Amino acid sequence: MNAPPEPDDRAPTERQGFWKRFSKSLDAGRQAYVADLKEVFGRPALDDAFWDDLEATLIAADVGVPTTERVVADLRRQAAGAHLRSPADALRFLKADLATQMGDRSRDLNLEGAPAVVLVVGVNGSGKTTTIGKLAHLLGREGRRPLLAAADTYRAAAIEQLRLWGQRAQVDVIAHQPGSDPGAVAFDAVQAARARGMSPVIIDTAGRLHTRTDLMEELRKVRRVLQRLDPQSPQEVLAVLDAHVGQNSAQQVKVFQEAIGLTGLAVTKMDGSARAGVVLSIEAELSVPVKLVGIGEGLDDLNRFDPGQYLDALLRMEDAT
Ligand SMILES: Nc1nc2c(ncn2[C@@H]2O[C@H](COP(=O)(O)OP(=O)(O)OP(=O)(O)O)[C@@H](O)[C@H]2O)c(=O)[nH]1
Ligand SMILES: [Mg+2]
Repeated sequence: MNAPPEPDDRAPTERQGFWKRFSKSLDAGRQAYVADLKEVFGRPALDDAFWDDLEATLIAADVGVPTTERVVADLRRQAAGAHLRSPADALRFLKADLATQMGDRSRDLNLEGAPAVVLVVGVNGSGKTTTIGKLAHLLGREGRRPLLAAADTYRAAAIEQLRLWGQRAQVDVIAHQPGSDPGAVAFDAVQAARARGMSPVIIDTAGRLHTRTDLMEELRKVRRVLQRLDPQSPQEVLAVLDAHVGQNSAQQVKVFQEAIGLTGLAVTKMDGSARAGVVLSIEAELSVPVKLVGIGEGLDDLNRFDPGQYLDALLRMEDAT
């Protein structure tokens, strides 16, 4: 089970396939607003109704009020200066504007370490365990040798769920008995990875409401254990967010950010979410970049976040077929 998988030279094509599926899967949840956006940009004139409807549509997609107001004001200035003549021009300008907003963040996963450690946190049911399984598969295909750590020790079922993902992704899982100390699991996993030359260690943690300070302290304890083994660790602390939660997730992220510090976000369940714009609103509000995006429960349903592809899908600039 530990043999390094062959690096996958089909990755770029597969990745293209991912974004096509991404674009298609957004349709399920956002039909109402897609029709609006297509219809709005398809109109002949930049009149008052166009501006009002564009604003309402972006807000409905959870792009967020501040970002929507800013981009619509930018667009109106361009139109007043005669740089934009039609809704089609406005669409192109809007994409460029949003791409600039998203462009100045590093979204690479930091996997430098022997082993690197990726600590995965979030509220209950956001998709942590599923994301870890898919991430292990993604990294395995790139020729890395991930090791999973079952530090959600609250429920036996949580450990079994991670084991199942380990089997699917063909990676090993380090686990203790239910009820054991999450820090001890993390410690053992790092030691095992060192001994076996594996990296990264991806640590699953129990879902916790961001309002539970005692549980936040438990996460800090796991982090302290990791830092004792390697001061650079954890190289990544990823918060997993369910896209359906929409803008409220910004509040969750803030609390995790303050409690243990985050290096990135994974936004899951973008398939069927009406709130595809949530990536824009979260990033506008917080300093944490979205690094991963999930569109389903299958092994291949996770990818690194790509702002250009995301904006094309969001704004329907390319046919998804
Ligand atoms: N459609 C869809 N479902 C997802 C996605 N990611 C996770 N799920 C589903 O969401 C549910 C919760 O996922 P988990 O991975 O168990 O979430 P978790 O954060 O580990 O949950 P706890 O450990 O209980 O806090 C499961 O039914 C997953 O199959 C996704 O990208 N798309
Ligand atoms: Mg879980």
